[in-house]
Amino acid sequence: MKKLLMLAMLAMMVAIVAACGGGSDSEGTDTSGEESSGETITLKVGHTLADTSHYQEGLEYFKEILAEKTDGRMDVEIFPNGSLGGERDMVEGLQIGSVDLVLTSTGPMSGFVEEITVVDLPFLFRDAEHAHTVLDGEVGQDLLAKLEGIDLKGLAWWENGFRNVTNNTRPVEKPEDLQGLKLRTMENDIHMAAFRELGADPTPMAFTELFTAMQQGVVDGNENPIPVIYSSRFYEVQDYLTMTRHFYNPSILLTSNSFFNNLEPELQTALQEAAVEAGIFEREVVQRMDEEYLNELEEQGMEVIREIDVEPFIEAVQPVYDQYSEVFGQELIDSIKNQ
Ligand code: EAX
Repeated sequence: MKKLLMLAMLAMMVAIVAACGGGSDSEGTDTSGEESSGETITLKVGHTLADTSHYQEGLEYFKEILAEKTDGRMDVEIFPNGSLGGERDMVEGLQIGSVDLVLTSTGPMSGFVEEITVVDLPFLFRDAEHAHTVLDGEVGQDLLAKLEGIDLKGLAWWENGFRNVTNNTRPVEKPEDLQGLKLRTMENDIHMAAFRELGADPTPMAFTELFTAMQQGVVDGNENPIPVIYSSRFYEVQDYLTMTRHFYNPSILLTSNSFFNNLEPELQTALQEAAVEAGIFEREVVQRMDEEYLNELEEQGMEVIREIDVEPFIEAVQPVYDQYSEVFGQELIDSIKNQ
C-alpha cells in the first residue's frame, strides 16, 4: 500500500515538473535552460539602455554567434530600455529565475559583492586598454569568481565606458564648478563618496528614472559615458557636458549559477565563449560611438568642454582612496594601477 502511494506521488511530481520545468513558451521553445530534447532554448536578457545603444549592438552580436556555436539550439530575446526593471532589480531577478541573463554596469554591484566595486574607484584606469588588461587578467577573473558565492555567474566583462558629467546649471571646468550641483549617480557608494568630495550633492537613482528626473529638474545633472548620453537622448534635457572621464565603468554579462549549471556542458562552453567574444566586439562599439557621438552631441546643441585639467579633480577625490584602501586593501589597488 505504502509503495503504491509513493509511486503515485512520484508520478504526480514528474507530471508537475513536466508541467513547470520542461514546459515551453508560446513558440514551443524550452525556456527552462534544461537541455532535454534538442529544442531551442531562448535566453531572456535584460538591459537598461536604448535599442540603439552599445549594449544592444553587443547583445545582437552575442545572439548571432551563440546561435552559430550551438547550431540554433540557443536563442536570445533582448529586453532593452529597462523593460525588465533597473539594473539592481534585474540582478535580483537572476537570483529568483525571472530573467536568464543581465547586462549590467558594476554600478549596483556594491549591493551584492562589494569587492567587485574596486574597479569603480575614480581615475583608477589610465585608458580603456589598461582597463581591459586588468579585467581580462587575473584580477578581473578573481573578481568575477566572487559572484559565485551569491549564485551569480559573471560570464564576461563588457564595457559601458568612461563617465562624464552633464548638467543644466553651468559649464564645469574645475571642481569648484560642481559645488552644490544635484547630480544623479548610480546606486554606488564609491561614486557617491567621490562626488561628495568634489562638492556636489550626489543623488542615487535607478537609470530607469533618470531622464524624467533631469527633465523635471529633480536633479541638475548626471554622469554617464558618451554612448549613453547620446543613445538615451540626454541632449534633450541637458545643456553642458564636460569630458571628466572620472570613472571607467565596466559592465558584466551575468547569469545565475543555477541556470548555467543546468545546461549541458557543450552549451555551457558555447555560452561562455560567445559572451567573451561578443564582449570584445562590444568594446569596439563603445570606442566607435565615443568618437562619433561627441560631435553629434554638439550638433544637438550641447556645450561640450572637451579639455580640462583633471589634476585638481584627482586631488579632490584622494580621501576616497584613503577610505577604500581599507576595504579593498592597498595591495590590490596598487596591483591594478601598476599593470
Ligand atoms: O549600465 O545607470 C547608469 O548610469 C548606467 O550607465 C546604465 O544603467 C547602463
